[in-house]
Amino acid sequence: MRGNLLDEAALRRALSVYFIMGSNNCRKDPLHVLSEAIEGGITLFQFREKGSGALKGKEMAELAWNMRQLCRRHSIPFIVNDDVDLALEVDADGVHVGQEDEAAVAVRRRIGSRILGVSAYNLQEAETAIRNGADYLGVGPLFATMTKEDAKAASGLASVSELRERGIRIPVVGIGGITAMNAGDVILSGADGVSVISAISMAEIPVEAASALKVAVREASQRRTGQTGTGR
Ligand code: 3NM
Repeated sequence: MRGNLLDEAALRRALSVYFIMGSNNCRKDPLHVLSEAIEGGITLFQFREKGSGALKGKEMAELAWNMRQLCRRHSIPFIVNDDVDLALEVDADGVHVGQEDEAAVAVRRRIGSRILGVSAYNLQEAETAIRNGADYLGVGPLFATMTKEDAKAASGLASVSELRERGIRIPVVGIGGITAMNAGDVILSGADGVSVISAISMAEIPVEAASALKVAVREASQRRTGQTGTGR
């Protein structure tokens, strides 16, 4: 076990409905959107203040702190995207880094036993991330996304199933263009969870969007357990 709060089974469960957001991803007050998402049943939150219009400095740190407190009150693990200093400052539960961010091995050294997530696009990136201490992988973009400015081409569901077929066993979440309509397929392809930005952050009613994702993930997980009998 490496995550400070969670053993691997608990981490898999915590990753199931994984909401990511920054202030520039929503039309309403981000704290309000987060609180609706929590009410709808998200299981983990990542603060990702990136891209055009993102807050900086004190304003960014203040929003992170308020979101961290909100998550703590509801026992929702709080992860910071690509900012180890901020993660340590707000006592986050973990850090998520992409391939272009601070190297995973250096992040692991700085965050100790907090949760470390790493984005991986292919088997080689996945294997390197695991060697460097990743607790879970974010694999995507599975579907077309408008949210990440420099997103790669959509890889489709095969990218998750191929990683599983090639022996990647650590927790995996799919990312990119995931909605309640395709979330079940992401789980059936071998992911432990779905990570989404716009499906919740831009929803008319975020509480309903989060809850629809939760239902889709739960139903697919039950189907998969029935199919394989592994209980995963
Ligand atoms: N990372 P939405 S795709 C933050 O492929 C992020 O690593 C990606 O936003 C990757 O759920 C992405 O709105 C954006 O499509 C996900």
